[in-house]
Formats: sequence, structure tokens, C-alpha cells
Amino acid sequence: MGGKLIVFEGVEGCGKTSQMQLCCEWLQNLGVFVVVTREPGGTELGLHLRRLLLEKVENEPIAEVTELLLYAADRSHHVEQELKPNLADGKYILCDRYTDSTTAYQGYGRGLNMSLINQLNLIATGGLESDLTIWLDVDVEVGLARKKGDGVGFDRIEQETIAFHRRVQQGYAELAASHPARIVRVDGTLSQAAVQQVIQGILREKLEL
Ligand code: Z5A
Repeated sequence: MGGKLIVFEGVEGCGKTSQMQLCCEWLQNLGVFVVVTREPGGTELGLHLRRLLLEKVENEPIAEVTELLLYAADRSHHVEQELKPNLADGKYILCDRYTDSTTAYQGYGRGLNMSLINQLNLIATGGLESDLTIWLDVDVEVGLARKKGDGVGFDRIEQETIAFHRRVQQGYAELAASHPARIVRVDGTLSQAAVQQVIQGILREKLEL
């Protein structure tokens, strides 16, 4: 069986982490070798970059292009260290966020130049695209309320305005419309069990499990 890259995307609190865990258990029960990873922070170097990206430094805000380059650096290292070797070993990789996050957050959210973002995504991935991307669609307010309920406190990006998060959400909607074969929308407002049933159906169909 060849390796597959399955990415989970969506706004804050859409349920990616919970659904990836459930998917991992289901795939392992089917006898599939699974690797769970994330961006930013899927490698040792990436963990340092993640901390730099998500902590807020009051008197030294990160410039927008710097932020973009740090996400690209994390991705480039992640692709080389984690994604390519595990795909070559035939593993199924469940990845929390990938290139569409950069398009949605830095492109739609921050308004950075899309052709620059596309070029950087290409450089960072060497052209490695996901086999399937699950977009968990929830309203921004629903996702942020879930995160607030967790009581962990908001990170630097979660503290952005509602307008920023709405632009990100719009970005996901436009990406899904432009890439219907790769990105599949799932209603993330259903119960966790119902969302998982839908995802398993999609993986069975698209990846012939
Ligand atoms: N970012 C970027 O800007 N550019 C990039 O290129 C990349 C990332 C790669 C880190 O993301 C940040 O980096 C992110 C975008 C930016 N922005 N922020 N902040 P992250 O993925 O690590 O963090 P996150 O987006 O905030 O995700 P999260 O906290 O891990 O949430 P989640 O994975 O989507 O949801 P969850 O942890 O599974 O669930 C959250 C809560 O909701 C929890 O209490 C669950 O029990 C509950 N939940 C989950 N599903 C349900 C359902 N179906 N019903 C009810 N409640 C639910």
C-alpha cells in the first residue's frame, strides 16, 4: 500500500485535533500504519518555530512577511524530515494543517500577496500536495467559543479580530470551491461522533480503504 498525506484544515476550534485522534484509532484498527503530525511544530526545529509564532511578544510584534517565512521554514523542514520519509515507507500521515493554512491565514487573513504565498508553498513543499484535505467547516464564533470553553487562553493568532477570522473562513470556502477533488468540506458543527462517521466515509471512498 502506498503512503498517503491526509490533511485536516479549518478555523480555530473546528475539531481537527479530536477528529485526527479518532481517525488514527480507526485506521490503526484497520491495520494501517499511521503517523500523526502537525504544522507548525511537527519536528524538533518546528517546535521552536511554533513557540516563536504563537507566543505574543508585546513590544515586538512579528512582521507579516516574517510570519509567512517562519511558517514556510517550518513546512520545508517538516516535509523533508517527516512527510517524505513516512510517505516513502508507505505510511498514512494525518497532518494538522498544511499549505491551505498559509493561503487562508497569511493570504486571506493578512492580505499578503497570493502569488508570493503560492511560490513559497511550492518551495517549502517541493510540490508535495495532500492526497486529501478534510476541511472542517464551523462558524468562526462556534470555533472560538469552543476554544474559550477549553479555558487554555488564546494564542497570538487566536487573539486576532473576528474580521480576520472571517476572512480566513472565506479563504477556506474559496479554496474548497477551487480544488473540489483535493479538498472535501465536512460540517464540523455535527456531534464529534457524526463528524467522524462522515470522515470515515470520505476516506473509504477517496482512498479505497
Ligand atoms: N497557522 C498559520 O497562520 N499559517 C500556517 O501556515 C499554519 C498555521 C500552518 C496554530 O494552529 C496556528 O497557526 C493557527 C493557524 C496558524 N491559528 N491559531 N491560533 P493549531 O492548529 O495548532 O491551533 P488551532 O487552530 O487553534 O487548533 P486547535 O486548538 O488544535 O483546535 P482544533 O484542533 O481545531 O479543535 P479540537 O482541539 O479538536 O477541539 C477544540 C474544542 O472543541 C475541544 O474542547 C473539543 O472537545 C471541542 N470540539 C471538537 N469537536 C467538537 C464538536 N463536533 N462538537 C462540539 N465540540 C467539539
